[in-house]
Amino acid sequence: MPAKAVLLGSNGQIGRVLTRALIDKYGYDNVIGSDVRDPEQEYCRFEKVDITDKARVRKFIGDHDPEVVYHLAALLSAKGETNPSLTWKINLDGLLNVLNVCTDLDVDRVFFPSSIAVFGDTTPKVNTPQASPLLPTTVYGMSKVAGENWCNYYHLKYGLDVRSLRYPGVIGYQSIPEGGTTDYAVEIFHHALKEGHYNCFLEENTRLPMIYMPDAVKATMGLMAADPDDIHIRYSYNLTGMSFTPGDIARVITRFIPDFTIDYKPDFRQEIAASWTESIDDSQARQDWKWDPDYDLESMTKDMLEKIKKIYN
Ligand code: AKB
Repeated sequence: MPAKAVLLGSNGQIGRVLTRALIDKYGYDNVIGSDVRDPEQEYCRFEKVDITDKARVRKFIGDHDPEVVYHLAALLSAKGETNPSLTWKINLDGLLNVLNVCTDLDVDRVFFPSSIAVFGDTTPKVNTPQASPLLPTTVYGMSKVAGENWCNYYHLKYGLDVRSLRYPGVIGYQSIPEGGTTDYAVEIFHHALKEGHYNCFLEENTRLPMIYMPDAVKATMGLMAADPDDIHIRYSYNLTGMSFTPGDIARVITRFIPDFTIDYKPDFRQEIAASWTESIDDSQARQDWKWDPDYDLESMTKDMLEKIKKIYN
């Protein structure tokens, strides 16, 4: 189905890769990126948009009249803790601007990224169920819980076809994450290849759910292409690709780079990671729109090392 899609926050870790995947699917002219900063490289039609400026958001979406809006702009967990009120403004006011404008302009489908950061100390840590108690300890997590509820509300009250995923840590070679707690799982590859050593800011045994970027993009596009009747969760779907600790990933990297060494120097991000869950039950996504990841820890590590090696060469 040819469609026109716009992205808000297209310069972020997921945005850069999703934009290219959407261009492959819908064609260059039918995908327009936007962000508060200009992109480092020009690879798509692009406009500067500040998500907190509602009039600008309305003009951007109104001018392009897209079928689908991907709203990805947000501050992540670690950066969020350095400025809670700005995080709330960007993450929550930004989302409300998008939901509001998309309802007014009759946009067909809207995507909102939630996160495992919605989970907290009251959530079951292993195989976390879809319907779980949510009491996060970060402002980022709070903004995602509130955001999920607003999405559900807009669907119930105004019939907006808004869909969402609770992303685990996303690992990719195409872009560098910024300000997250799961960022170590990307940094480790770059340091392993450049220096043969990594100082990890989490403890060796901190287990977190993760997903490889090709799977994250596949899930996002799969969810957005699904028949509306198959979408039974309007707050946000649990999603996972794998689950590992810094120690696990270091051991797998050592199989490919035998001299690789790692030290553990936990900082404030350790507390954030410890408040999240270890593994996720995403059976509802598998059932509703046939979610099925392709990568596990071993195949992701092999592919990441091959791809990053090529970038450095
Ligand atoms: C973060 O670490 O803040 C993000 C996330 C899990 O949402 N990657």
